[in-house]
Amino acid sequence: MKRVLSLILLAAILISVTACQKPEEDAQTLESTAPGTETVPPEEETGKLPPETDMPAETSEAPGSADGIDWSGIYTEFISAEFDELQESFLGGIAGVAFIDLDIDDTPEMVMFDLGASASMGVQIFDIIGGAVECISANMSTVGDVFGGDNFSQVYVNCNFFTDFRLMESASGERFFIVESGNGAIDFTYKELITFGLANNGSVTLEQVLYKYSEYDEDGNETAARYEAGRVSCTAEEFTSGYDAFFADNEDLGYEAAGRFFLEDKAYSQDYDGIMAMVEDAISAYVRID
Ligand SMILES: [Ca+2]
Repeated sequence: MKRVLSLILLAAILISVTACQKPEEDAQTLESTAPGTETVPPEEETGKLPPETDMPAETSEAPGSADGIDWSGIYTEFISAEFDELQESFLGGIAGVAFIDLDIDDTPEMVMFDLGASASMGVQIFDIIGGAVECISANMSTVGDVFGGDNFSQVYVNCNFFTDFRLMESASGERFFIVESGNGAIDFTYKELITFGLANNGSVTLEQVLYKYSEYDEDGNETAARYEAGRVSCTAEEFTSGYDAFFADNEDLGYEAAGRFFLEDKAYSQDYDGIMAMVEDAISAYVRID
């Protein structure tokens, strides 16, 4: 009798597992037919890895198709395929998305703000390396752990707006992006000047130029501070003169990076459809650097 019951139980479990799988398959079909992803089936469906280099442009309308890499298709497919893991690793949610060509190689990086509650917002930066999307820098270690690879940087960004990423030009005519990163709480603040560059393998790089860390007592008085220039300890005077010299030597070109925040333009939901709509709008908002 016990054995019969066990068999019935096993059959019931199998039926419920099969029943559970069905909606998931349907959901996957839905995801794989999301805008911009229809011609690249998810890896698990075909068992084949996507082509590693020179992915052909899929449609003539997609932004980025003109320069050879269908970056909008690659990022959209990545978010679609990895949506559950992205949502899980971002914990509180994805607050905003922008596409900014931080290393000026004509393929924008994907910049994602998290919903963490602090003085400024955490930034996650993704790049396309060898045709695949990889996390390069992450304020949230959960995102770096899941999506970071060989090119993952220990430098991470906290800021508030996409326009905090500034396109600069040096006296010798070299153009590069910077961000003034920082965060704080009641008892500390930090401020960091970061420059972006391009590695030989095409990955965006982050370099800490200047750094200041301050501690405060209950009355808000600074009780301790330490300074670094190029990761080497320096004095407050050297920090200030280095900061002034940087902005005297390099000119802000006035480029305004554009993206979408989930509550700014319209209330994008934090589910699949909402995030995909925010990403699509951020792709449309991308401003190519001349
Ligand atoms: Ca780039």
